[in-house]
Amino acid sequence: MQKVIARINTLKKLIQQDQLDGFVITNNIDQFYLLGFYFYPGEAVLLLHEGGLVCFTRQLYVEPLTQQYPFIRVIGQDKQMAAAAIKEVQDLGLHHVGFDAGKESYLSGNLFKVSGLVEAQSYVSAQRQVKDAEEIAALRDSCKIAYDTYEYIRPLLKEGMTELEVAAEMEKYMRIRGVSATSFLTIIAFGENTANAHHETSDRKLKYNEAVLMDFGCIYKGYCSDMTRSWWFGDKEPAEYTKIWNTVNKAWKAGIAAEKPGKTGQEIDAVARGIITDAGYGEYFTHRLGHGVGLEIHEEPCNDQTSQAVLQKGNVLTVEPGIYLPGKFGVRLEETTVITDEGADILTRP
Ligand SMILES: [Mn+2]
Repeated sequence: MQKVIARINTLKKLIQQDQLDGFVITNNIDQFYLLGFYFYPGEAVLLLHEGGLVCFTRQLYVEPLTQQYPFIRVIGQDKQMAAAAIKEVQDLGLHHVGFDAGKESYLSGNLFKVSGLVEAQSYVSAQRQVKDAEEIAALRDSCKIAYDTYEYIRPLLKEGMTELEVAAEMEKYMRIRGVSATSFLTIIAFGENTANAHHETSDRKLKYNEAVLMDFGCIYKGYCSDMTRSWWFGDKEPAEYTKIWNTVNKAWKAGIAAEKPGKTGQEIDAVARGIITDAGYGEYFTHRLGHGVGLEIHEEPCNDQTSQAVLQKGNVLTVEPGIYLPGKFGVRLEETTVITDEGADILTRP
């Protein structure tokens, strides 16, 4: 409960700095971050104001929420929660209430706007960028399960298995370990499918002597993991595959070695991309180097070609360079990392 109160107080300070006397939170992941209570999307609207926190939510949550959070005013409201929050703003006499302009739909944002609320920043997203010790521990656990899944599945691969069968085996293993879901749709690619950076896992069967790529992760205690491994399945690895694998291997290592507080995501991307470009494969690295990871699989800050965000201790980001040779094969190697005082730790390795 200390943590809930601390996060709410931090948010209160952030909105006060911008002269707001209130703020509505409708995004369910932001709500989970603040309260540790999981609403499905559209099930609650929170109104934070100087005098407290009001939660408009489905009737069925009123009892458990009131029990768990005695300091929140919980109001049962099965429909039109946003309208109820607007009415509360008026009843409380608040004048500068903000809404997260980056997260509302056109309709809900417009409703807030015509009702006198003002477009504001994604304060909770900003808070979520710096993970505390408990969050890092959860991310570490989530990444450990992902890594163990890789160790589990790799020796089980055999000719004739389909990409979907491999994905199903991995997902079953993770689920039994206590994960609530995968972080995203598990990508398993064989042969020429590895050249497609966002391949859709299919009924393609594995043959001896071809490339394998797996990109996957899970959600554990609310936190996502993300890792990618690529290797040659067989005993006749083509020289070109070895060459691109070694280049990508060098790139991720250099990217992670460059990560530290004070650097921008753009600088990290440039370090890893430089290695791939120097090896002559720049045009085959077709995506950003990495993205933030937390309660969602894609968050800020990112390691990409335009990111000016300055890395700070507690940011969690992926480093995932790749080289994709159309019609042949591709290699991507990915780790989830956490920024420390002096550098970065890898979470997706033992
Ligand atoms: Mn990723």
